[in-house]
Amino acid sequence: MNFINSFYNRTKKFHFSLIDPEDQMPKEAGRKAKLCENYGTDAIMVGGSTIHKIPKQKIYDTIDEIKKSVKIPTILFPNSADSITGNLEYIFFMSLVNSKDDRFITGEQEKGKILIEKYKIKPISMAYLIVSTSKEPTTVERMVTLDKIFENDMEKAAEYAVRAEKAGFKSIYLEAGSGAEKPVPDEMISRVREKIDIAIVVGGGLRDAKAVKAKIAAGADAVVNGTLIEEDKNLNKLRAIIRAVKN
Ligand code: 1GP
Repeated sequence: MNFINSFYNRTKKFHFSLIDPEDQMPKEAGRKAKLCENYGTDAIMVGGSTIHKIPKQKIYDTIDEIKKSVKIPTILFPNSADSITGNLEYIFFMSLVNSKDDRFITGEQEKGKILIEKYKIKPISMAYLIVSTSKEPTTVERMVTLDKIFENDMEKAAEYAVRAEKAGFKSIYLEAGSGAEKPVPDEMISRVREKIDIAIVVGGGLRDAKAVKAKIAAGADAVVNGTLIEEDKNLNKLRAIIRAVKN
């Protein structure tokens, strides 16, 4: 089964490694991606909330280096249509469903669709839901106006998830934001899991194997690590996390 169908059909638990092209030179991004692949991650996500601030050539070169270094899929995790490059194979084609700004619900998708067709990029359908768990707003929270979902708003999160599934999205990403003080709570993941059958991705503020095991037990199908890959040179923590996802 190909990657997208295996993800949509929830055939196994996935680990995704997020690399921000802003944080290192392309060759170093390729080296890190290879290490993540060796440790068993299932895909490399490329993106960041401020990716639009760096030259497009650097995004292109980073994707090129990663694709040369690994066999697993490289997926753009876009913050807007501006980060789409011609050398991509996959993109999380996302709609920020609790945005108050149409630009992030349908506007960027409208622009992105043209480029996806032009470059024959494979879209992965995804509803993106930002959960506000931190006292200090995360970067993504500072950049968009949200219909806020706080960490104890279990029912509100579940309602958004049900609407997303009914609207035809094939996955949902419960996002606490990069470097969040706390990840999305286990109880919220369980509540969402009870209500929907589509794949659930959880990311933001996941720092150790214990927390990740709890997210998987609560019903997550995939977890994302970003900050840890930036901070931990040898990626020992990441290795333990990936083991926890797979066992
Ligand atoms: C951010 O969910 C991802 O979009 C990853 O978050 O950087 O906290 O791992 P971290």
